[in-house]
Amino acid sequence: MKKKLLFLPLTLLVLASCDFAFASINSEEDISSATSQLDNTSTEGSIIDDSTSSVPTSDDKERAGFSLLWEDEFTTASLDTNNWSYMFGNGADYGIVNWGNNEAQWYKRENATIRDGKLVITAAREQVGGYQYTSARIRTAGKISTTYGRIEARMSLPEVDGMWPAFWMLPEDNFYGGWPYSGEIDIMENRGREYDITSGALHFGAPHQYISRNRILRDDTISDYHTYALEWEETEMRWYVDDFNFMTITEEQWFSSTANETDNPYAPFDQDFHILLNMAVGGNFSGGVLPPDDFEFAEMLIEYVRIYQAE
Ligand SMILES: [Ca+2]
Repeated sequence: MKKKLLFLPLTLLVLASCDFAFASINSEEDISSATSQLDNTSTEGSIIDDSTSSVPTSDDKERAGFSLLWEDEFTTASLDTNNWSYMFGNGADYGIVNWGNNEAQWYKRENATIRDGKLVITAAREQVGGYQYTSARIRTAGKISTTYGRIEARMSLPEVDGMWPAFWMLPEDNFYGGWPYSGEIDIMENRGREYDITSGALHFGAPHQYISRNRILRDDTISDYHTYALEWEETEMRWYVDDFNFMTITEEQWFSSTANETDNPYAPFDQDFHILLNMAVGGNFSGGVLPPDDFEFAEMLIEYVRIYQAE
């Protein structure tokens, strides 16, 4: 199993394989339809429940079978630009007007702040650039990236119509071609009007396909802190909310089928991916639903982001 983390002065690199003992069949699987902003083929991932794991607290960094490779606890005075870069505007500067999803916000630096040891991404009613809302989108591209490992964040999401918070990953180099051929990994997405549902998804192709699944929160809602995680191996990816494994996708289910694939069964998810955090307003994912008339602002609170490497 290849593992690497680029651009980091780390001494923690451990190269080893890991073996998970997932035994029991999930007894409370969440049956819900696959959803996406794109009208393309989709299927649901299989479910395995690791019933032996426990819900981590924000102070508990120990993860069985993993060693911590990188983290941002958001304890700096402002966003640490050694880790993150801001993205700006309506996407036009990146060749994707309205970010490819009919999103209704203009991204600004000022909407990503640090407060009380948390990253705060604020979507607000504010007219900029011809848009009625502002928000923030940050990424670790060119700074922090990984192939494989456990990528997790502990977050509280706003219960507000029209919000689309996301914790996700895109490829560093588009080795297999532009989106979606080099893949996209959505660790957590939510519609702010659905207080008890988050989802994970995997995008790939050509032609474009995706697999997604919802996780229904049982005891509380999205505004409560939950730990959202991806465990990514060469042959399998597992999505978690508070250590509940609600979706598993194996390499037989994903593919690239582009020039550089050369019959590689692990393509496109055998390359470095970086992390993105953002909160869109409106957009296709939520059916274009916009915030209510009395909307002023909403906050996505991120306690930490961590990358672990399998031992
Ligand atoms: Ca923190």
